[in-house]
Order: sequence, then C-alpha cells, then structure tokens
Amino acid sequence: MTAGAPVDRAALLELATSAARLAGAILLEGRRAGGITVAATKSSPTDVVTAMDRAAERAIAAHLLAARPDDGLLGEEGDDRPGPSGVRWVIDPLDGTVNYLYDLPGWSVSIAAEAAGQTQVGVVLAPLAGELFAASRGDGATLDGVPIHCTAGVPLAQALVGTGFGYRSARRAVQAEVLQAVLPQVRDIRRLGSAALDLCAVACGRLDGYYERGLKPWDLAAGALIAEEAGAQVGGLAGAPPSTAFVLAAAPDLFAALDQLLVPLRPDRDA
Ligand code: LIP
Repeated sequence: MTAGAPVDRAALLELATSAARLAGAILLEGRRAGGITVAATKSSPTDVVTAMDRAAERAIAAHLLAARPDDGLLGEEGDDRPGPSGVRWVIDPLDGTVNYLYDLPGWSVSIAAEAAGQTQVGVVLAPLAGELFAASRGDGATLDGVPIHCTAGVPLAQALVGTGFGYRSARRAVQAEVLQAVLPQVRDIRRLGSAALDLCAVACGRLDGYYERGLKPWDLAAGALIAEEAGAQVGGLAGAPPSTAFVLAAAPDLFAALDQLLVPLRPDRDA
C-alpha cells in the first residue's frame, strides 16, 4: 500500500483486533503464572515497565508487520519506525501497568491505526473482563460488537467523572489541588488506572466524563476514537485538541460544563 491510497478500515480493524487478542492472551497467561516483576522504570520510580509490557509489544508489532510490512509503528515500549504505506500503528501493549503488576482489574491492550492524519480504527481489549471496545471512523463504536453511545444530558452535579494522576510527585500535587476543587461539584470521582478504559467507559456510559493531564499518544489514540464514535466530545481545554497537555471527554453538554469548571483551575499548568 502506498501513502495516500484509500484506507481499508475493515481490514485494519480486523488486524488490530487479532493483534489485541494475541497480546491479551500473552498478558493473561503471564498474570496467571504470577511472578510479574518490574523490568525498568521511566519518568519516576513508580512509572514501571514489566517484562510483559515488552513481550506484548513485541508480539503485537510482529503480528502487524507480518501482515503489513510497510506500515509505521509507534509503541509505548520503544517501537518507533516510519513506514511508506501511510498507515501508522499506535500501540499501548499494556495500559494500566500498575494495576497489572498488583493483579488488580483495569488493564487493557490499546491499538489504533492512523492514516491521512487521523485515527482510522481503534480497539481496546480488556482481557480480564473479556471485553473488546472497537471503532472505525464514521462507523460508530461497539462493545463486543454491540453499538455503544455515551450518556447525554447529565448535569455536572450528577456526573460520575474519571481521572488519573501522573507519576511525578510535583504533578500529583497539582492534580490533587484540581481534584479538591472538582470533587464537591460532581457526583463522584473514579480513578480506574487505564486511560484507554476510562475513555471506553465514557463511550459506553460507565463514566459520564473523564479528564487527565499527561496522556501519551498511545494511551489516547484508540480510546479517543471509540469515545468520539460513541457520541462523546474529546478535546483539550478551552477548545484545544486533546494532547499530552490535557484530555477531556464527555457528552457535548457535560464537556462544556467540565471545561468551564476546569479552565480556571489551570490543570494543565506545568509541574
Ligand atoms: C496509565 C494511564 C492512566 C494514568 C496512569 C498511567 P500506563 O498508563 O493509562 O490514565 O493515570 O498514571 O499513566 O503507564 O499504565 O501505560
């Protein structure tokens, strides 16, 4: 396939799904075998990588490139290669690593395919729950093949809002200040530990909204498309696009209310 050629979203979605299921099986087997250990740390001593993160990314990359050798790759655990096809895969082989390390639920495999400057398809697999969230641009979002839609019409004070926290102490202090201001204004907060699953929770109505500062492209790519295709608005603050600086996701009416609440708190200030 050469850059600029029409994108076969159905084929990309099928390949993303098979790659996610392959990685999910590897991760489940590793978790059940026990003995998960920290192989390395990244931004802080608590920002951990396990051997399973790396094994899952290797398996996903090999699976994708065996089928589409001219594609590009961007993966959390180090894959970063261009490809002449015009399609780039954005991979978080294990989102929610700390949950996985502690044998807690709330970890996922997130795989998206980008082309023509947009995410075209995305899948988020929750292996423990046996749930597959998927979306193809313009074709809606599904959970295990059943169409899903975010919940509209929820007032701010009734909203169940997800969020997450960074790995550096200075950033967590700022995030705690923001949380102190948000918590009294909403129904409640949930901290699930996987951004991909947070975004999918908004897509299917398990959360009414979600916000976080510091997401990487691989945390965001698939879940953002799934949430958008489920009718949610996904953006940054004050009209900015979603980015590492900030991500906010909710049905459009609640998105506006959360944006209005959050902007004065400057949750995207550096720390
Ligand atoms: C996680 C994110 C989550 C965030 C965690 C962590 P990881 O990604 O998905 O939203 O709050 O701190 O960054 O590190 O498990 O791939």
